[in-house]
Parts: sequence; structure tokens; C-alpha cells
Amino acid sequence: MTRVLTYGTFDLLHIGHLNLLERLRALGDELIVAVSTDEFNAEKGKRCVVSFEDRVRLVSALKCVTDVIPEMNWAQKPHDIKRLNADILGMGNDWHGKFDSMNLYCKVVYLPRTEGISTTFLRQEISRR
Ligand code: C2G
Repeated sequence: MTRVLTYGTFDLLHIGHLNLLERLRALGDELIVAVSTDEFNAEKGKRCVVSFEDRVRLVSALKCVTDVIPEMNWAQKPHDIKRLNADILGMGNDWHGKFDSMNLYCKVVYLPRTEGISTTFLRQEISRR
């Protein structure tokens, strides 16, 4: 049984997020998604439109997602990988190379981002209308 793990904010959940999550799920049998808390997003310099609780519910409702955990800090990844017995850590390739150190614990893959869509783009489009 292959377990895949990924991390993200998933604010204003959009097709780029879904494309990535479905492709990560296809790499294994289970996909666990760590959703950034509002507090951790503040650390990342991100202010979300959608609350952590609602982002968790939306991601959890996706067929390709097996489980959701909170992402509270940058340092939890090794612990999560070991605790969850994750076989693969997968991210979009805007993170290419950033998590290579996790190769000590599991396979690390970076998948191409979906072009033309981002939370920032959506926020700009909504505020323009
Ligand atoms: N993504 C994508 N295509 C897009 C937009 C996002 O494939 N058009 C991917 C990103 O590469 C990331 C995931 O979707 O792997 C979640 O993106 P964000 O919600 O922006 O998350 P981010 O702020 O990158 O947080 O510890 C890692 C961080 O929590 C990642």
C-alpha cells in the first residue's frame, strides 16, 4: 500500500489544486494532505480568504483525498513522514528542490503546476469585477 503526502494552503480551492491532488493520488493508494493553519500561513506571509476549518472541509470532501492533517510549521514534515509511514512526498514544481532533504525519509516528487490559475490570480480577478 503506497501512501502519498502533500502540503499546502489550498485557499480558494481551484483546478490547479485539484489537478495536483488527483495526480498525487494516482501515484499511490492513499493521499494525505496537510493543510496550512491560519497561524502558519501568517508565518508564510499569506492571509487566507477561506478559514482553516473551511479549507480542511473542502479538501477533505475531494474523492482523491484519504485524510487531512494540519500543517503548523515548516519542521513537521520528517515527523509526519515517519508517523504516517508516507512513501512519497509530492509537491507542485514551484517547490522544485526545496524538499529534497526529505529524500532521507521517502521518495520526493515535484509535479508540473497547472498554468494560468492561482489563488493570487483569483483574488485579483474577483477584486477587479
Ligand atoms: N499548485 C499547482 N498548480 C497551481 C497552483 C498550485 O500545482 N496552479 C500546487 C502547488 O505547487 C502546491 C499545492 O498546489 O504543491 C498547494 O499550493 P498552495 O495552496 O499555494 O500551497 P503553498 O502556499 O505552496 O504551501 O510546506 C509547503 C507549503 O505549505 C506549500
